[in-house]
Amino acid sequence: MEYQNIFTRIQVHGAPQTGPALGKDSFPRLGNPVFSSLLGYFGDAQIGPIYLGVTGMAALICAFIGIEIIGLNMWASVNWDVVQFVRQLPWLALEPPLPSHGTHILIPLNEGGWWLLAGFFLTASIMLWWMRTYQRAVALGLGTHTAWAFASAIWLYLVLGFIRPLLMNCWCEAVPFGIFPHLDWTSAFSLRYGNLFYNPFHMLSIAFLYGSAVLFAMHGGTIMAVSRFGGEREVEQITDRGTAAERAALFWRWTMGFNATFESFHRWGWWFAVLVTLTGGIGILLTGTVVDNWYLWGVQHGIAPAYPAVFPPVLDPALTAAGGMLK
Ligand code: 07D
Ligand code: 07D
Repeated sequence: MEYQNIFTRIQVHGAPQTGPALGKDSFPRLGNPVFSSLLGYFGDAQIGPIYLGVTGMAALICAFIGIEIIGLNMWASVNWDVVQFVRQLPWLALEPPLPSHGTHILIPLNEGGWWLLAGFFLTASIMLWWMRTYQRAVALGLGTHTAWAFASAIWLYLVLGFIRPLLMNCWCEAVPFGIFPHLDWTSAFSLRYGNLFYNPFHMLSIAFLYGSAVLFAMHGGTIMAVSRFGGEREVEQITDRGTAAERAALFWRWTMGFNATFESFHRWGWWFAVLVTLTGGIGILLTGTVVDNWYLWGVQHGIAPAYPAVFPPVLDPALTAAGGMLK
């Protein structure tokens, strides 16, 4: 056995790994494994065999239908002009239903019906892929930590496109499909609800996002720094004495005054990543349902300055006739 990483010039590999035996009724593994030296620089050199299983296949089919609906609607919006479709792709959109349709589902296709259909298939695809992450983990005798972290991302996705629009009684509150259009939505959402920066759950989500970046950098940096002592072989590192793990711990005790353990560090990483979308989802759920204007909420709770009295009093735009029309 030889230690491998991105700087190693020679890649050594043994017989392809096919994984544990499958049950007799299970979906077959497809294809024979091949090795790619290029991939070997970035990760494991082996590609295949591919195992999709029932949930994997169903997820891909649903994703294909969803993306097909989005793509064809975008293409139709440029009069089926291929050049314009390619040129304008980042700006094209499939928008959610018109406000007049509320949360009805039997609505004309070109007034939001296509958006509902695409959303249904993409959501089905994501849920099926979640099931796959759960089932594959169980099949390997692993914990289901990855599936639950993915569930946190799905929570934010469902709040944005399903749960909050239902609570607001309108699909029109949901995010459009489209690259720049979904950014416009994000910006408009913040403006409409009085600046999302004053939403404490947006603050928490950002703190965990930034924290995730810091933890990831610390972790990646530490493991690469101790890889010359075999630091990436984590189980031996945790159980043996005088190892790379101990040097890594000492490094952090010296530079930061505190050190995580090899085990606890991964809990930090998992929780920070999970809390980005968990707190984010709570923040979006409260917006428009419980709090209409985060700036005025901030003023009320002493975290944002009120306008100086030289200006006329500020009315919550959501409570004015114009604000009502925006709904
Ligand atoms: C690197 C893993 C790979 C994943 C990738 C994304 C698609 C979409 C769809 C053509 C880190 C694959 C993309 C399948 C193609 C069509 C119709 C993950 C990695 C490479 N966003 N967002 C992007 C999604 C929301 C926001 C990029 C999805 C919210 C901002 C990409 C969702 C809000 C910015 C994208 C979603 C929001 C982006 C890069 C779902 C608030 C950017 C993503 C399902 C959270 C950035 C042009 C990336 C950009 C960007 C996808 C939701 C804000 C297109 C699938 C509604 C401010 N988003 N996003 O690398 O460059 O993620 O946009 O909820 O600046 Mg977004
Ligand atoms: C979207 C979870 C769903 C994704 C899933 C994945 C596929 C395809 C394909 C692998 C990302 C599905 C995957 C379909 C896979 C392949 C090939 C996670 C998603 C299920 N903000 N903001 C956040 C900052 C402002 C706004 C979070 C910073 C402005 C809105 C995050 C700034 C305005 C929302 C964050 C900033 C505004 C957010 C997202 C700075 C705009 C949200 C976390 C420095 C003018 C979302 C509570 C995340 C949220 C959100 C960061 C500014 C609007 C921490 C750093 C003030 C509307 N913002 N933001 O993980 O949760 O997203 O808010 O200015 O909805 Mg913000």
